[in-house]
Amino acid sequence: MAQMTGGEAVIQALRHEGVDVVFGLPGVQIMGIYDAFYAQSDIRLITVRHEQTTAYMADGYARVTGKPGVALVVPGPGVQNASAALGTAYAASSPVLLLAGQIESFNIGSDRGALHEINDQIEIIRPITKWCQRVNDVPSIPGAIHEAMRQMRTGRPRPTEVEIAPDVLATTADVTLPPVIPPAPAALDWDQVRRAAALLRGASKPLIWAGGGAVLADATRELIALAEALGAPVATTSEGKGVFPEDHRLSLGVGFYGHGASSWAAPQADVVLAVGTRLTSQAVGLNAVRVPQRLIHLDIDPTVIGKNYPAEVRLVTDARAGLQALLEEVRRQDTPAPRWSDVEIQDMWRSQERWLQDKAPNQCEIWRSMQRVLPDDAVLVSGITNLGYWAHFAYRSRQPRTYLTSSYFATLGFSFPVALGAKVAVPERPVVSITGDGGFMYALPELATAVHYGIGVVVVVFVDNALGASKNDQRTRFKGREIGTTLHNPSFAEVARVFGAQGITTEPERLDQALQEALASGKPTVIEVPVPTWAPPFQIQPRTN
Ligand SMILES: Cc1ncc(C[n+]2csc(CCOP(=O)(O)OP(=O)(O)O)c2C)c(N)n1
Ligand SMILES: [Mg+2]
Repeated sequence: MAQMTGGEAVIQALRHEGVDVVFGLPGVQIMGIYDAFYAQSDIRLITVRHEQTTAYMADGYARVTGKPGVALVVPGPGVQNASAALGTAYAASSPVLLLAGQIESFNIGSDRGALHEINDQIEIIRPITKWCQRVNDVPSIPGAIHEAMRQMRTGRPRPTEVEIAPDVLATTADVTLPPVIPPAPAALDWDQVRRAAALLRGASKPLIWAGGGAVLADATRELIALAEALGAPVATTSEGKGVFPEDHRLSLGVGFYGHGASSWAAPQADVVLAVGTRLTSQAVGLNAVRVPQRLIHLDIDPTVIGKNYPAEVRLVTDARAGLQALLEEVRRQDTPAPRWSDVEIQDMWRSQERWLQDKAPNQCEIWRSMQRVLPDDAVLVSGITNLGYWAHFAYRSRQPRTYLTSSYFATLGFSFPVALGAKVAVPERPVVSITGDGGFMYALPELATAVHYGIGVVVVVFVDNALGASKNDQRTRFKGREIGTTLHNPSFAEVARVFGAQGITTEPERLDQALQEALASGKPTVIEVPVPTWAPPFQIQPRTN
């Protein structure tokens, strides 16, 4: 037990939970927390230029490390500015703790017009968090922060929020830190495991779909071992990209909106094992699970299982534990003969390459040139931009936690600030944000943050002077009636230099050299690449056979 202020209790509790960096933006109600950073050096404080960036950076940090990221904001507008980023983390099942201020305790719920007041603030946070709580006294602070962390370290990791009024932060009281208990191992229903293993062993064409849940569970080793034991090819969602090495002979790459090498394989499968995926709207068209295919659905979140497709076997457990158990059961009997030949899988890739070359030859060329420069451990944040979507297919990811998306939230503007957070987590590795001219502008002022803290992210901005996906939508669905989708831009390279960052303008043909130069410099760099407006894959009619 020790005497401390509420603000100090927050910092002590964060340190106790292993937090080493907080992304914040100050204001009167959270100065008690800001002040408590002053007297310590264990936790780094990074102040950004807009609250969206606090939660985006926390998300980027969380995705590459697997550790919860922490954002700190004022109530009202601070919370609301952070909310699209928190919603993105919710969609991507990313562990982000939002520490939010509140108005003074005596004002809460009174709608008097107190500074930064939102009547019932927690209710706008609840739909985008797994767990949230207001703390009303100092001794409860470490327990609330511990519970927020426990929620994110167990089950499906989604954002949490803790909000504290300024009078509580200023009060001194006796505080005890709770014991940190390692999470219990995931429970397993062995009957279901045996049923699943029998189905897989008896399958003539087993297929595995791996999603973001497999990444979150760090299940790569188990996934490879099971796929090899079964001779089953593995397709991933875009969130799962990289969890199965895409240069493995059993990889089918990403299936997205009915496209991908998976679209040749999926219709042939008789048993589908879905791991850590909702099998959501992206698993449509030829990628969809269809009768009479038999679905084994493995997910830590029981509400996901069977939601989009009826599951014959339900395995509610963490992806790694579930895959390990399946592997043990499958190995109990002779390894079945390979049901898909290497030639078959190679043919699907050849068909996919032909389709890609037909639909997106320029984007493929750009990705081939970037791939030549990027090492396997480079982190790529695939933004809501044409080259970002085509990367799902045209870029080969070989390691988990190296390919970050905004999942079904498809949040324009997330790429650059998420990349900043990822780079803070792994400063020794290349981190590249792929963004359009529309998306980059959302958080462009954070170039100042990158320069201030020496965060050497490389931003590749594809400039078509348009909200390209929307413009292409008008061209294809609205008979070319283009309105409100053309953009006026500054030179992004020049803007970067004005901020004190490095700015490079290059044609797509020389992008590999520019990227090499940027990575070698270690400096925050913006590479501006002029491109025409191209069609995104989800606006291209998927094949039907
Ligand atoms: C927050 C948010 N607002 C709007 C959209 C809708 N939207 C999707 S793509 C897009 C255009 C993006 O333009 P840009 O960043 O320049 O990329 P481009 O499509 O031109 O490659 C828009 C407006 C979105 N996905 N998210
Ligand atoms: Mg654009």
